Amino acid sequence: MEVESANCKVRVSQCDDLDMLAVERPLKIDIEINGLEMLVQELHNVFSRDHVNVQDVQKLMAAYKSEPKDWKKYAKFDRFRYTRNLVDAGNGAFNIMVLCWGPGHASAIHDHADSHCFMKILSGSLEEVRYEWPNNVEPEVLKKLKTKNSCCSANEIATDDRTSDLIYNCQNDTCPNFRGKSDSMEHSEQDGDQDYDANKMEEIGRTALEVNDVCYINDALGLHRMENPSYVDGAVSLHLYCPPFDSCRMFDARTGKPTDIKVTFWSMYGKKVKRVIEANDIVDSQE
Ligand code: 2CO
Ligand code: FE2
Repeated sequence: MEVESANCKVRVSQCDDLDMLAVERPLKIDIEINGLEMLVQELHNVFSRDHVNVQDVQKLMAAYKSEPKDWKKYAKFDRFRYTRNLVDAGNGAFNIMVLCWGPGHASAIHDHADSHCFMKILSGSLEEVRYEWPNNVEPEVLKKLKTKNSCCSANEIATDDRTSDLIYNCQNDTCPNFRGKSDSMEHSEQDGDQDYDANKMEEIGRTALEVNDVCYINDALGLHRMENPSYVDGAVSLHLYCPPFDSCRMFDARTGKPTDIKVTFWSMYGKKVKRVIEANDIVDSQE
């Protein structure tokens, strides 16, 4: 199984062949989607099955060509931060939302709560910056990799160059995935209570995304931060998460320290939500 045939109806860590989740291939689009409503309808059809390929969802998202008339009722901007606007709750299997990024707005570095994240640019452009997981913060998917074999399943991963970005630094010095003793492990052995490794987070990739581009991330592929690089124009993007999640972790770029945060909606089905908690979004306040 490869990433395109990974079942995105289950959490990333529950996929059968975790070591293949880092493979990305170009897509051939052979479907026609006329309008956002049709896209949502097709997604409902696809997600009514038990097994949903990552690649099928990417294809559907790519086949829809952005038309502002389809999504403008969801495109509600805020002056200070990017907004998350729910379009459809996907019968509980997925949710799809429009995110609105004012000039210069950015998210903090964050994970995706063991879910699959698909993203398409509807207007403007966004830059995605990917990061390695901090040494001693483990996503579910890497915990799973560690327990899969007696050591860390590194034998399979280390022999496959395509997956090198997600490789776990196994602390067993006889394992092919041993990449040196991690500071965090040394600290935790010595100090006992050090719960994160205070190191600047390591950038592993940068992608400029333009209108109609689609991208995909899961926790096995790393963490990311999104930014609208324009000083003048807003940007709008369409995001699909499966399974849906209402909290995730954001990370301090300077130390890698994780913080649990709730993710909230600015509007639902085109109607503004009354906000209770204001200080809780994945907004970048670090730069
Ligand atoms: N994951 C972020 C959010 O849902 C947006 S960045 O693109 O995945 O708020
Ligand atoms: Fe994200």
